[in-house]
Amino acid sequence: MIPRLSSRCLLRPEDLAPSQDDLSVVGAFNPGVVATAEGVVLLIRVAETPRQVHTGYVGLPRWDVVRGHVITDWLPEQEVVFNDARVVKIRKTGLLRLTSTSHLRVVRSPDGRSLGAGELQILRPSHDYEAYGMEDPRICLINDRFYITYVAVSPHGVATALASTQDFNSFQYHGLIFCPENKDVVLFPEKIDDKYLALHRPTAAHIFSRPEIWLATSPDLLNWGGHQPILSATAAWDRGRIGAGTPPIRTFSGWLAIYHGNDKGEEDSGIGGYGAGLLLLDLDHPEKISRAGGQILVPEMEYERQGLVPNVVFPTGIINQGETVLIYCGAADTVTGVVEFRLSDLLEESS
Ligand code: BMA
Repeated sequence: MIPRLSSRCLLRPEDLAPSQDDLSVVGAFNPGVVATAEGVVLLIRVAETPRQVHTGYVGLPRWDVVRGHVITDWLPEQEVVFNDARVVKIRKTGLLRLTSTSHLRVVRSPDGRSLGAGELQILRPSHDYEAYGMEDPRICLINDRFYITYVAVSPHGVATALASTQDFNSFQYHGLIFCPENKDVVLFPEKIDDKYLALHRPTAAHIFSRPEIWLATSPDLLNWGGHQPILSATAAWDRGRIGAGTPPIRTFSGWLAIYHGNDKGEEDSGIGGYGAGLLLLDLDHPEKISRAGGQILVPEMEYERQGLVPNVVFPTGIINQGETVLIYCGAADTVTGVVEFRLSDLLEESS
């Protein structure tokens, strides 16, 4: 395994105030991250649960997207099946509900390794397709504008939406760009062959394939086509699931893309462990994998192994510092960690 130069827990749920008095923050994780002229901006997924407890009932939060606040549906416990810490299944309908709901929050950092002070801008679900929450944002700077792809969860399914901003104070919403079920969408920072590019992760109800990462192209960032699979999970560590993690960054060896994998096998119970792997994609033909570097992160720090969902390292942001890169990961679906690698180690190790 490539040595980590450093690992640090950057943000915990207790660092953030809840968005409402009747909610508790239970997760501050899976952040989109970008370096700006004013320092590093992290767009954090903030997960909240109802503070109240009603014995014999389970509280399932959702957003009233018109009024912009969270309401909780209380269901008798016997009407639901407890799947895992993240979801329950409603017996009558067979449909899933989340046990927490997420919004996005701007957190600033002067150097990417410590937190800064200042007003924290909140992005609350405000569209039907976000009624169960906004999750796992990724940020990509394209032509002087920051584009944010995020997972939009609702009774319509799990889809990916696009928003953009110039200053992380005001945001423009561009709607859904990948319909259910598709998540883990990351944009490339440059056009190639006059087309924008994205990695995405379609999930089918009928299992004909192993988990796969796909590439798509677009003339305008809104309409996507030219879909093709580029990576199929084959290793023990990623056989359960794979998905793009951090937006690809240009290096002399190719597009460096860090992705996540889950090791849950067909026969395993529980959620399985999540780790990170490394891909180098050809600079001019990113549908071609130049080098598959294998796994680079396993949950090893205490905060990666213990939390709401134990044993999860989920990479979502990257900053290239020249000699080293900082990789930002959600850890155990609870906190945000940052891991530093020497760039040359990542590029050489994958050869
Ligand atoms: C994935 C996503 C992430 C989450 C991870 C571990 O499928 O839902 O948001 O961090 O599982 O629970």
